[in-house]
Amino acid sequence: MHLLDPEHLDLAALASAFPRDFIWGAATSAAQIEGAAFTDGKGASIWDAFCRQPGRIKDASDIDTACDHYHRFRDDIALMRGLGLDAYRFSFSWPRVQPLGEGAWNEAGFAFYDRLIDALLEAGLQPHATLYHWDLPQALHERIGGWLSRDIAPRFADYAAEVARRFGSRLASIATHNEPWCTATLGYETAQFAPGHTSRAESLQVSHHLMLSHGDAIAAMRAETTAKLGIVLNHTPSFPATPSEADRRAARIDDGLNVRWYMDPIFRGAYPADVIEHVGADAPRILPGDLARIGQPLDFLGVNFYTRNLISATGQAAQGPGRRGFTDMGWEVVPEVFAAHLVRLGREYSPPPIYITENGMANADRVVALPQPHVPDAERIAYLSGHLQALATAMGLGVDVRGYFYWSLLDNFEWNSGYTKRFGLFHVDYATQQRLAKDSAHWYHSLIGHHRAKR
Ligand code: IFM
Repeated sequence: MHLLDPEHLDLAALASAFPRDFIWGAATSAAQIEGAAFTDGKGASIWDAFCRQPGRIKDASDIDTACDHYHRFRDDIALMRGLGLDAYRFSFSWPRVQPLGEGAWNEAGFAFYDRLIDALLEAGLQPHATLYHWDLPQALHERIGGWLSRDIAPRFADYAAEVARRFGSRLASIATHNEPWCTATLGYETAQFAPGHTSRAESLQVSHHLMLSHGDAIAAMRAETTAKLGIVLNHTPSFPATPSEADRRAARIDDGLNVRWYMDPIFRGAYPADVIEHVGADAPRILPGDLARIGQPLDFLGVNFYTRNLISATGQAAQGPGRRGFTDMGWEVVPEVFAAHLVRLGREYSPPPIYITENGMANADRVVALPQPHVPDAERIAYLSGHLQALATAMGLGVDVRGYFYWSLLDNFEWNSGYTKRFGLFHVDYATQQRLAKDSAHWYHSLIGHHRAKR
């Protein structure tokens, strides 16, 4: 695949590679931007608690204020409008609307999302919602063991049904989970994310409960709404660091744990047998009927793509051939893998229509004061342009993709990295909460403008 660098790229030509009804968006999540962590009756989430544990977050920060989006959402919607976005992807905070994760609803919490959705619609933006972007009610974690308990599935389904009942007619789509691999693996195996456990067996059991809760939530929401329903998976496909048989086998398993572990039960009705065999006694307990509950028909698949894994059987840091740029997260920039992966998904799973629900990069951005304050982020423009060219290529090969959401609208709380990583199209000065469009925001705006001109 030959990619043009942004300076030689004809933006009008790139825009014209996307169909007329393709939607352009940006994404965020509740815990990362809202702040107002204990305002208007919101309950604590596992991230509110995790941030208070010493050593968990790189800059020892918390999400009490974050980007203060709870109070500034109208200004942030004005930024989206200024960009020319068609759509905005956000998440509901479960503990904001149901502080204990079961039982009573918090009307003041629902009122916030009511205002947000109305304001988005008034601004001509399609609202795309996610139910779970990692902020589990702490009370549910403490009372039943959170995702470790099978009993969480009906509770999650109740929450999903309530959201669908109240908001379904105004939402363009509802996704159950964002990146269940992260919830399970980073939260329960590597301890990088809340709640900070270190057990592979727990992580795999949690992944199964996440899948069960997904299926139950889809079924419960179908009874309440005609909104498009789906799930958002993070795909980091794995490749062998060398052509050796051992590396190839290790990469296949890694890919199995990351990609196939979630795709297969949803779209093929079974967990991948080679991975089950590989994890041995750590395999989750699966009851008869579980896979039928999980495999509900979906209206869309959300794919979050950032990078690839290079895997070596010896477990040493892989040094693959042709390594080029890396982002500020240390993630390799591989747009051609993005194209190839989308083609693979189409071939292996025949999924429903796809949305790219996240794609973006962290960059060491800084504000340059003169001639007027601006943020020169040529690296992000190159990342965006490379991935959009790759997306156009995949779509040209027949992959049905309906929209693209850049991650993220704003710089925000990057989980265990705190506020040290900047993914936004808008720079946020956390001391003043001032937002400033980066050069990439201007680039994205002009791409969208070219696309709109042909509609
Ligand atoms: O910030 C996260 C987001 O919450 C989920 N997907 C990946 C992003 C970058 O790490």
